[in-house]
Amino acid sequence: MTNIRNLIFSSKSYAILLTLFSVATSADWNALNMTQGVTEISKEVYELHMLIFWICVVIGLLVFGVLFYSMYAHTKKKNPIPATFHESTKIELVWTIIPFLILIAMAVPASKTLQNIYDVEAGDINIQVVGYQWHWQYRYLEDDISFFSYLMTDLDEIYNKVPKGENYLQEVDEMVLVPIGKKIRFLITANDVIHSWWIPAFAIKQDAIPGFINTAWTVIDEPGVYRGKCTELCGKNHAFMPIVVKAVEQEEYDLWVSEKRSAAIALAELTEEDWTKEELIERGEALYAKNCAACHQTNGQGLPPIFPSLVGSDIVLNNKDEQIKILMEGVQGSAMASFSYLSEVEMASVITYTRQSWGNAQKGDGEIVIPKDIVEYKQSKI
Ligand code: HEC
Ligand SMILES: [Cu+2]
Repeated sequence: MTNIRNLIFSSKSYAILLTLFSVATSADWNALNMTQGVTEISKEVYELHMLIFWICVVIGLLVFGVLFYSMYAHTKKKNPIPATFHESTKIELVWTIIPFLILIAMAVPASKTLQNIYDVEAGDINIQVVGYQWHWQYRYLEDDISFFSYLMTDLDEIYNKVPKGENYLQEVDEMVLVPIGKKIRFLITANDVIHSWWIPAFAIKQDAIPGFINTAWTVIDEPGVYRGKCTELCGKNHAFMPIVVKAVEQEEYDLWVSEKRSAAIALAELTEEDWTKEELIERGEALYAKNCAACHQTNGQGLPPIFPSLVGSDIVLNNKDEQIKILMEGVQGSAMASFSYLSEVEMASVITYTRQSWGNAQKGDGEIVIPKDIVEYKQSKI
């Protein structure tokens, strides 16, 4: 006992306490705290978090205060004969009712904020967000804009061959553009497994579930670039599907929309065009190298039995419809994924390339696939 006393009251322990105190006061507490974000909701969530944090601090101090006081005031030395009382209905009522009231007091502001978050009314701009393994797709429902957003970080940075950039693993090839001061509603879903769309600055964290549509909304006051990521473990590249939203002035947004739309129209015109075999093959070669060669090899012979050869394959030789279907839908339970995100022109080119290369044209029906065939296939699915 005296040993412990000596320790508690020794000058050494005061030195330790003093050090702890100075570390505590100099630490950058804000860096450890939840961030406030940039929207009304995110600030509300922050206030709520602080309120409940301080309630917990007070409760903690009270409970541990009583605990330590009792340990000190009722040592065996001071109280050799312990009290033997049992149960006290009064005290039990008090320690049930008080926490109950505290919980109600916390639930009132929390429910108000939740209600606000779960507003599902349409926004000024409605964007469908679709999670894929492992990237996001965005569809602007009013403006008919649709694009995929992929991680842009260089592989060399990931493998430590070059220094990591400022936005390491938080940069994408196409940002989600939105105007400031407008209500943006996100309709969040997924195409394969469960993902979750999370942007801390907006206090949005919403599961993306195949077959369900969850909603979230925000109004952003300040222009800026806001970053987030998928926050539901969704497979091996879960860490590589970041989210980047850029909030801009209305004029800049309008300009972007019109550029995106004219690009879409240009693509539609390309689709309508009459394509020659040579043009398709030329486009298809590069697409094949980028999208297919990893498995089916540059010479088309694949690595059987895992990756089938496309040379002399019955489907590639004579069954154009089946080949379109495989490319559009993928093959369930195999490494052959759907390539439906390719444009109609790209899809037709890569299929034609495989049908015309490596002597396939001579052995099979030699037919080509044109963009209109892909459009027809898509329409037959609606
Ligand atoms: C990740 C590996 C992978 C990639 C990339 C890939 N495939 Fe495949 N592909 C497969 C596998 C595995 C099969 C066999 C599927 C099955 O039937 O089980 C297959 C089957 C096919 C078939 C059917 C062949 C047959 O005779 O059954 C065609 C056609 C095909 N792929 C074309 C393509 C094209 C075109 C691309 C590029 C746009 C591509 N694949 C990209 C793995 C891949
Ligand atoms: Cu994911």
